[in-house]
Amino acid sequence: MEEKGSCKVSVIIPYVDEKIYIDDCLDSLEDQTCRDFEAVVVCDHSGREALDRLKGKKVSYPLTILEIGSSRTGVAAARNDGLRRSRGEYILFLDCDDYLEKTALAELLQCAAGDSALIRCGVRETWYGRAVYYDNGEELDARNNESASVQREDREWSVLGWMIRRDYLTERGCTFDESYRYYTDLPFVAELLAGQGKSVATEKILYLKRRRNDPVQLPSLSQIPDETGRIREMLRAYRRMKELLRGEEEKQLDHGFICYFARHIAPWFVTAEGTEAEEVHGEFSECCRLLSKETVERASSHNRKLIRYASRHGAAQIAGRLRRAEMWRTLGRVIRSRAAAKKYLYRKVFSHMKLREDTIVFESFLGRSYSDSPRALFEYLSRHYPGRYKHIWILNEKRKLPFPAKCIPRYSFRYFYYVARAKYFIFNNRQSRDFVKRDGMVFLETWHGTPLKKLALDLGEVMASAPLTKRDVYRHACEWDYLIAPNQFSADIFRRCFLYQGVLLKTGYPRNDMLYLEESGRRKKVDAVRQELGIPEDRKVILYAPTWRDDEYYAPAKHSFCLQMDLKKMRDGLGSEYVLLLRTHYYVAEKLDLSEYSGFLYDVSGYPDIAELYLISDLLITDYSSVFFDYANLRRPMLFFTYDLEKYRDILRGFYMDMEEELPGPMLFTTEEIIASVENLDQIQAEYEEKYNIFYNKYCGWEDGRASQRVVDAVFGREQESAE
Ligand code: C2G
Repeated sequence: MEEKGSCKVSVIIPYVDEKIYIDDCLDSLEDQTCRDFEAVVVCDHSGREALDRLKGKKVSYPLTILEIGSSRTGVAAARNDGLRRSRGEYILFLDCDDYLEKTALAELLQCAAGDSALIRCGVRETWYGRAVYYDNGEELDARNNESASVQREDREWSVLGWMIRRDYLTERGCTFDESYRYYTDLPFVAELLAGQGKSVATEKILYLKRRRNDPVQLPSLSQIPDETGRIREMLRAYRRMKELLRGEEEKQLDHGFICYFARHIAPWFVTAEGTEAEEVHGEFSECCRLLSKETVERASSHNRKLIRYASRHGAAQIAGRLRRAEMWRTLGRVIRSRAAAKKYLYRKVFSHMKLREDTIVFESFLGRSYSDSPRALFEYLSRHYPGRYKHIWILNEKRKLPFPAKCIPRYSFRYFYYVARAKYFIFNNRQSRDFVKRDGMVFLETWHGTPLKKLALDLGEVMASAPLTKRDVYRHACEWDYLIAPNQFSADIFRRCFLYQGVLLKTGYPRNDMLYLEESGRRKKVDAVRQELGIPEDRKVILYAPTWRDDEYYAPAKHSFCLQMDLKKMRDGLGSEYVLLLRTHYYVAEKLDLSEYSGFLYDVSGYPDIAELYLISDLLITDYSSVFFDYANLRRPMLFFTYDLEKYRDILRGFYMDMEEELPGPMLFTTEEIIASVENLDQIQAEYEEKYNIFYNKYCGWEDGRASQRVVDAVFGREQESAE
């Protein structure tokens, strides 16, 4: 058996089966500049497959993989086993979803020179794994409002970012208390501090603590929905820590406790009931008796009043006081702000009025346009069931619609009135966060494209502006009654990526019905649109419709776009035969100055429905946008301008298909390649004919111009039946 102390540092890593994180964690050790360390991964009932995967991991440092005994579980047990089986002179605890900077061990050891027992470094929270973090993660983290780091009181007492001398631990007999599940670090750290060992610190960030973006499928301990369990543990930990700490540390503990009370315990009393509330209140009162008067005096005025009140009153009275305070706050907000007043009316008044059984609310792309499947369904219903339903369109622009409907802007007073009272909702993006789905309401989610880019819960990193988007999408998807799938490929993905349980309508896309218009109808439409846009009769049309980039944004759903196509070269090369329509994604807020190219370039980003642009174009250029699945219905040529393929595929999103294998057109990387391809379209079409056929059958096979009818029959037919 090897001697304790036969390597400098033991890195102890508890692990259940967080396979998407562990590689970053172990690779960050591989990259350490200090080589005198070992890693001990302690598996907590991880299962055979996870163990085999870990054992197969190739690393150049000593890596031990342990399993904890069958009757024990949890981080504390795993760390204790790691402590027993490791041999380093120093110990560092690393969570399996976190990682270290390359120089972390070397710098901590350098800091430790002399007789220091506790060595600490800076810890930074990030939403991202190593690849993104070292690309532009710091900037993204800084921009993310959700990581505008609420200082968590328990973080102060975390063991993460500490390196501890082993003999100090042994002398004090410090181990983790295995009866804790959430706050196992707190009493452990208090034990360490109580020993008065020499402590040194570097401010430098050497430990990266990863925040988890999927609380639905892979929650961290703090994301597990068990606030009661966490609060009770915190109350217990506080009492234990009070026994151990003195002086400055005790004051810090009391301060942290008061903040924790204001942020977690007080709001919990508002929702808690019965004996549980009384029990927790009893434990809380005990803690209050231990609080030093001096720290209470020094707390913020709000926290001081609150904790004084809470320590003298029962659970129900605390809840009552907090409810009254919230009511006054809401009233203040309602008086000061129109937006708050509308939401208040929505919740307290409109949502209690009777549902209007005959009213349908339509929304496309968050109220930005009259378009897409909601438009197709509206027109179908208006044509085939005139007068049967009252139609409300959520539209931010003023527009005359071809059939009777009330148009109301998003978030207006009338908007809140109708979304509270209409029975039916048809939308193609997610419903607004402010929606509360009432009993009896029916939500038809049409969605807005066959997914090429990874979606929702299938995403790895979330690079968009809302890092908890997986949680939000899941909450929304639970409310959908119907979801349309354009093909089997999408049906399979939608079930999984939204964890969708409702009715899946395997009907094809209503928005694509327009692409199957009979010849004369289509001709009429094409002439009208060309005329509206002012496109000369002798010019053919190229439609360039790229998608958005998750990491390029000013604010949520307000993205920037950097045009990589060289417009001058395009005009010089193709201008005598073609015009170019530029259609940016609806998330792109960037207003590009394109006046220099007028006559050749048409900015159609504000044109309502892209399907009409498909109809007038002879050729589509796109990148990773789902537009090509729809355009393929026309069987016209397509080119893919994928200048940032690697970044988009490997960092931003990831794809559901092998593009090289399946795309019905070439992937191009420069403007010169685009021009050459347009000049040789016949050859390209011949080259891609077979792939195009396979693609068409797989993704467009359900489309025949009658999807709207199938959807309306399924949703409104069924609703009528169940009402009878
Ligand atoms: N769209 C458009 N103009 C563009 C790009 C997209 O009008 N330049 C419209 C098309 O109707 C397209 C839809 O927006 O089908 C979705 O656009 P995507 O580029 O595919 O991106 P996204 O909004 O992220 O949706 O399952 C589909 C995915 O959710 C992708």
